[in-house]
Formats: sequence, C-alpha cells, structure tokens
Amino acid sequence: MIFVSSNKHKFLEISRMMENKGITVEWKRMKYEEIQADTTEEISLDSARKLSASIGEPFFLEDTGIFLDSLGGFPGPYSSYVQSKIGNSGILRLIEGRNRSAYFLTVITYFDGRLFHQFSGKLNGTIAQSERGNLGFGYDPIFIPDGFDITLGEMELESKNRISHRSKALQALVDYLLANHGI
Ligand code: ITT
Repeated sequence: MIFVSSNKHKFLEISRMMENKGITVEWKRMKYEEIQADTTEEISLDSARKLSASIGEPFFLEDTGIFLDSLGGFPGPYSSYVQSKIGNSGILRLIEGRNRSAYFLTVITYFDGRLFHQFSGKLNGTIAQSERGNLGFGYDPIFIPDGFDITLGEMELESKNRISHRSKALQALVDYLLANHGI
C-alpha cells in the first residue's frame, strides 16, 4: 500500500498499525498542494484526485484537523495553517476561560486505481491547561482524549494508535480492503 504524505509522524503511526496487521506500507514522501475548503473531506478528496493523475496506481492519503467546540470547530480544515502561525500556545490563549471540548478528525481518501473511497475516524477529548509531553506531534501535547488524564503528547505511539482518529480511519480502510479485495 502506498501512503502519500510529507509528515513522518503520520507515516510512523500508520506503518506501525499496518505492520501489526501484516500489511507493508510504502511511504511516498511528498508535500502536495491542499486547497482551502470548509471540510476535511473536500480537502482530502481534492488532493487525492489531483495526485491520481501523476501516481496512476492505488494509494491513500489523509487530512486531519482539530476542531474546538467553543470556537465553532475552528481551526478544523485550517489546522495546519494555525499550527504553523500560532502553535499550541496560541490555541491555549484563544480558549482561555472557554469550554475546552475538542475533537480530532482524520479523513483518509483511498484511490483504487479507478475510484475514490473515503474513511473517517474521530477522537473526542479536551484541551489541556498547558502543553504536556514531547511524544507525538502537532497538537498532541495539548489534547487529552476522553477517558484519560494524560495528553497524546504523553502517550507512546502504540497507545495513541489504540485510540486515535487516524487508527479508526485506517481500520475502516482495512475493513473495506478485506471485504472488497482480500488485500
Ligand atoms: P500531509 O503532508 O500528510 O498533509 P501535514 O502535516 O500537512 O501532512 P495535515 O494537513 O493533515 O498534515 O495536518 C494538519 C495539522 O494538524 C498539522 O499541523 C499537523 O501537525 C496536525 N496534526 C495532524 N494529525 C495530528 C495528530 O494525530 N496529532 C496532533 N496533531 C496532528
């Protein structure tokens, strides 16, 4: 399976999950252009459509966002831009004194060589009072998954993989492949 992404952390999480299922993931490391759109689904699909013209064989990619309830779902599809401009400390300042509920959403788009298929995974949680942990990446140090009292930044990769948005979306893809192609 070819996975397209510029993000090493995503690849490490995905390849470990797939390894545990006996599937080898080949990392096509590249930065591709992402449109700015209202939904993660649209962004993920648009990227896959454009890349399919040059890749020409089955692959998958994913787009992920963090959605803060008290900010009407912001940054959501703008998560990458917001992370690079204001970072986790900026998010902590933005939601000071507000409801801290949030969720991660991952949308995988799989191109089977002809058609596109989407699979999503969600992880609910709350935004921590301060950054904690140096594991994971991106928003992990400020996100406490429901049912835990540590952030994703304090979780080993295997533990994050057991509960994450990304692993749920990936499991849906694997289920689809098993049902339709036998992998
Ligand atoms: P691609 O090349 O795969 O697009 P990217 O890092 O640009 O890699 P996204 O646009 O999907 O990926 O990510 C949006 C932002 O959300 C970005 O700042 C990531 O660091 C962050 N992010 C994505 N997945 C995350 C996760 O599991 N935990 C914490 N932050 C995450």
